[in-house]
Amino acid sequence: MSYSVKPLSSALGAEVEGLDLSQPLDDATVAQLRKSWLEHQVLLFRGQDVTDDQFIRFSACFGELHNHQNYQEELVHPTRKELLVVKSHAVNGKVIRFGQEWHSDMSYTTRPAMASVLGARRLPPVGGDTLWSNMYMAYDTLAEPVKRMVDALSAVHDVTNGSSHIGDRADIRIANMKRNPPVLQPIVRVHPETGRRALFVSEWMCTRIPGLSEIESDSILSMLFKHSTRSEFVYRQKWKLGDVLIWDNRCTVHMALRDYGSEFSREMIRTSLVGTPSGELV
Ligand SMILES: O=C(O)CCC(=O)C(=O)O
Repeated sequence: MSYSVKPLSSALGAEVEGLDLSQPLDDATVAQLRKSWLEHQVLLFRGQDVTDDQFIRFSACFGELHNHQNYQEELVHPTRKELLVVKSHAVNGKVIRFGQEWHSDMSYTTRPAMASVLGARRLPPVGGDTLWSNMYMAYDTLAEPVKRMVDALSAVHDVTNGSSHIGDRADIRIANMKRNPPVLQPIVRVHPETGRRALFVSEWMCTRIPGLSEIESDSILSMLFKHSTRSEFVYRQKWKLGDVLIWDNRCTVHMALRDYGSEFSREMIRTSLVGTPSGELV
């Protein structure tokens, strides 16, 4: 199967043209796509008219699919547990737009997601873009003494952290914590396939660096959050209906912009691919 790959930004991301994802892909094409994906971290396929089953089949070309047992029930597809339906939902009277702060999927578990695939099903007339940041670049551009310092540190990842959880009712917070107790992750992760070092921190998930004073921990984390999402490391995806996009959670963080009115709905479907073990329960 022949196709072309065109970079989408100088930091990361590429568009693949010439493949129809409603059709099965042969092994040689999957192997070639994986190489392109490892190189560009994010691959976009525009104009795809795929059913849920075809979306799942395409996702499975990249690895084992997660069944989202640790996710809030409202987000999981009623009959296909491999699918999340990502849309605004009300929790405790508050409208939540899923993924509205920087994160890497499931970094708050000891099996962080290797990859995720997102498909655009309903979009607001304007806004609703998603940003991805290149965490290899973020690591590589740190000064050598800072690299040595963060190489030796770990941070606590807690899914109940972050602005979307401010004001959560205690029972909701406790249930969320029970499903996903906080996990200690290395701040720098070696990518199991490319061998490259990438920062593995995010504003949504990271709460503290154990063993450091509060001021040391807060200062280092906020420096890393700010540095790792500098505009020159970022690709901004302006969604069109029919877009399908796969990203590598081991070397990127992402964030969905909540820049559209609450009168508009936005609906995406997502699969998550199981990653290798990382981190330990706190
Ligand atoms: O809706 C989006 O654009 C991204 C959602 C998200 O952050 C996620 O699926 O992890």
